[in-house]
Amino acid sequence: VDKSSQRLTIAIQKSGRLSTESIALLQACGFRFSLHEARLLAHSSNQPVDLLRVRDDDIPGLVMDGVVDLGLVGENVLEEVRLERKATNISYDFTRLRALEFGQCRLSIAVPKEDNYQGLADLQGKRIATTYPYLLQNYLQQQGISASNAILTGSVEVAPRAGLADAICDLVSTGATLEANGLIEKEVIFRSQAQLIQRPGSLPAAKQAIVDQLLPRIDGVQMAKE
Ligand code: PRT
Ligand code: ZN
Repeated sequence: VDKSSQRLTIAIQKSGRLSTESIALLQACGFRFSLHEARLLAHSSNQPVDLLRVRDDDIPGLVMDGVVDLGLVGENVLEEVRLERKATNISYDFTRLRALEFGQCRLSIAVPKEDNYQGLADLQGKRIATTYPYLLQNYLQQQGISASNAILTGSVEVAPRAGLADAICDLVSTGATLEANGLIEKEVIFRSQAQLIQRPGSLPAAKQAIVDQLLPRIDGVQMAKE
């Protein structure tokens, strides 16, 4: 990415739960894109705007490091990366521009349904499988619980049955995945939806003008959906 470019660069998830709605929102705001499956970068044909299509986990860092101008990402990933960078002394500044009305989910602690769970104190000294170690430990610390993490990048819901952990901390939307794995949701630790974020520092005037045009359009699109 050429940082001196006057084209506004927006990072979105390449393929996953946020991709379709991210592109649909930008298109509804008037940006035209032709997306080629294999390409990392997609140029708008009617605006000086480029889309960078990456893993969602990379979006907060790209924004915080000023590599891209804007990003659309789940608040769960954003907050996890912010806590991780804070703990490891890496800059974690960004500006939140809008909460977007898609990608809703919650990060919850769940336990096997045969457990006689009475409350958080039952997790003291236990091992909890998660993909979100910073959000989990941040929450447990606030609640005065000390538990260890089993960090997995996928299939968190099978960890208790596999004997890898006593409980899990994972994203939930309908609850079907927990149900299918014999788990019950006990504590909601974080509620999330997609967010539009901007890199720290001021943007060159030409880019700022596009952002100034984009925000009221997003508000209009979101209002029309209500
Ligand atoms: O490849 P990449 O790293 O970009 O994608 P990913 O696999 O990490 O992410 P992806 O596409 O699964 O999710 C992207 C974002 O969508 C998440 O960071 C959340 O902000 C949001 N989101 C909303 C969800 C869910 N709902 C969701 N239900 N992300 C994941 N899930 C998973 C959850 O992990 C569990 O496995 O769906 C399962 C639970 O769903 P229910 O409906 O059975 O409860
Ligand atoms: Zn991811």
